[in-house]
Amino acid sequence: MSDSSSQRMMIGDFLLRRLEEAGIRHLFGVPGDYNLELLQQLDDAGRLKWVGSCSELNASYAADGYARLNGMAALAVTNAVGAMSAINGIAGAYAEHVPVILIAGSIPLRSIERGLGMHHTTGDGTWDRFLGAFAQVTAAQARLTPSNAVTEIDRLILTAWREKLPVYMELPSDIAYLDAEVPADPLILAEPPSDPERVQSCAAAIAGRLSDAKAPAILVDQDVDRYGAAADVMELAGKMQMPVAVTGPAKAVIDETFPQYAGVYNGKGSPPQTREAIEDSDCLLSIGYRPIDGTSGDFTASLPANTIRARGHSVDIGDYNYQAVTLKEVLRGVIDAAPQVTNRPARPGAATAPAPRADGSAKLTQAAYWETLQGYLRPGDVLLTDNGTSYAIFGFRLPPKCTVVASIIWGSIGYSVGALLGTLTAAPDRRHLLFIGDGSFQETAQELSTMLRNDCKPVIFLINNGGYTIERGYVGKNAHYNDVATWAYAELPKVFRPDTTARSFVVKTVGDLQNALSAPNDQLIFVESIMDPHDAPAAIIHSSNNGAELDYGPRGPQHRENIQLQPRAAADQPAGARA
Ligand SMILES: Cc1ncc(C[n+]2csc(CCOP(=O)(O)OP(=O)(O)O)c2C)c(N)n1
Ligand SMILES: [Mg+2]
Repeated sequence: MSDSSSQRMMIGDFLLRRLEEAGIRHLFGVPGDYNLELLQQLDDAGRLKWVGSCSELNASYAADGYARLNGMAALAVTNAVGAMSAINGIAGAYAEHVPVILIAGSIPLRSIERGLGMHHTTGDGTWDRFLGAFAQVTAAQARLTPSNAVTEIDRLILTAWREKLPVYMELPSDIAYLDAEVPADPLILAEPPSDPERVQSCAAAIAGRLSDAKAPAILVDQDVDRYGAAADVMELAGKMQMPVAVTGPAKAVIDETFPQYAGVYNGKGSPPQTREAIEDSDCLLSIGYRPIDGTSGDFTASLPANTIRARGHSVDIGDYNYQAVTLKEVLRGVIDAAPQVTNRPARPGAATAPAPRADGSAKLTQAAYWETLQGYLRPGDVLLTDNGTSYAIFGFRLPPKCTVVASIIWGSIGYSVGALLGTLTAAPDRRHLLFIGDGSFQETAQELSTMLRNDCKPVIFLINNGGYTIERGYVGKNAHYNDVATWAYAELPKVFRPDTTARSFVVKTVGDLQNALSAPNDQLIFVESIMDPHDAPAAIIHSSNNGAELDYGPRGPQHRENIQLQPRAAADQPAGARA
């Protein structure tokens, strides 16, 4: 029976239509016999653009990067072999609160009903292992059937969007071409409305506490970005003239040129004025804060007793817990109820160290590298980084409208190369800069070929220091296990696309680096910088040294003579960088 509000459509077409209605314009992934029928539907309908990757792991990272800029992403993989390759990236999206829809083209329902053993299974007549695996790292999972597909597709997409978490969808290969009766209306991405009384009392309580305080402040974590609330936070901070600090995962969520911006808070790893603004506040509004070693200065963070804890869908104020409230509605209510403050004395801004004058012919050091790259940044840049000494980008003073994409909580090396494909696809008109080490790059390097194939034009800054320098600060300062093979990195664009017009540079001095930076951004630029394996920003090596204590305890190997890279006393620190 069809009425005016429904229509007949094939299940695969309906899925693609819903993805498009959710704002997704590209589908990442790798084909396989269990998803080719969906890819053919995509091709026939011309709804989404297919972005094929070299591996499902890279596709999962690409989807994560895309979702961070676009709000949501999807990837399609094949049963089990594809899905289990992607699970690292999906778990990362879960940890980092990124809404990604994983569509696993799965064995036909016919094979399950008849007990037929199929390839890409464990061959033992079990069907639910992968649903079970993904139940651990997604907010919702479903195996679509002709009878549940229409409701399950909407439930999964809406759950991903509302919770800002990944979801897992099995599309059995024999149902994509079956007709279903589907809603004619488009999918509306909307939060369930707050309970009006709860949101009003909650906003009044927050506004009251903040206006009674002498030194109110705000601490922003990455959910402020995920829930699209950065502009509201800045409006509130501006109205009440109170400082706003961010955690590392929220770097650049608050414009760093905003007058109330107070820096990156990380416990004792923070600049002094940032730490003071947060820890000496007599009423802190903390939004989404999730302390881990890397965001709490190795557990030295200490938030004031009077801390209001707001999250995407709930708020804690003293003894009260507010449910049925959404972050944006709460912030809107606080902005309306808060008094306009005009006379709060400004806090001193972060001191900016004068840039050292670099000798152009001297061998390139990490200190000179980061100082020189600081000058390369432009408003609106998208900066990506991986684990390693490239964490130094957290010490950059960013121009307006920049975005930082990193994975501090999950921290899977190689993430940033796949994520770069995703950010380039989501925002092709912005300039994208990747800062990465050789060890991280070797994990996912082949995705560079997809960027070249798709005519993307990022700038890739790769540090070639022969291995895992950040790990040498834990243990194994000179150990072979911290070495990687020597690659001719700058030649890879040519290998991956023989007719490439990419500009490649091998940099050994500051002069070489400056020359590379003067290249126009009309092509992909690959800058391989050769640096000493024992050269690293002091703050990053400190962090590794602390990490070794936390990881191995007092009986660990890190106490042996000369087994751990330690910071040189020299002033080779980037501004405030912290791993
Ligand atoms: C998937 C995964 N494997 C291993 C690690 C452990 N790990 C963290 S950083 C790192 C080394 C990074 O080396 P590189 O990218 O060369 O950076 P560098 O410190 O040398 O600049 C390793 C192996 C990880 N985080 N993720
Ligand atoms: Mg390295």
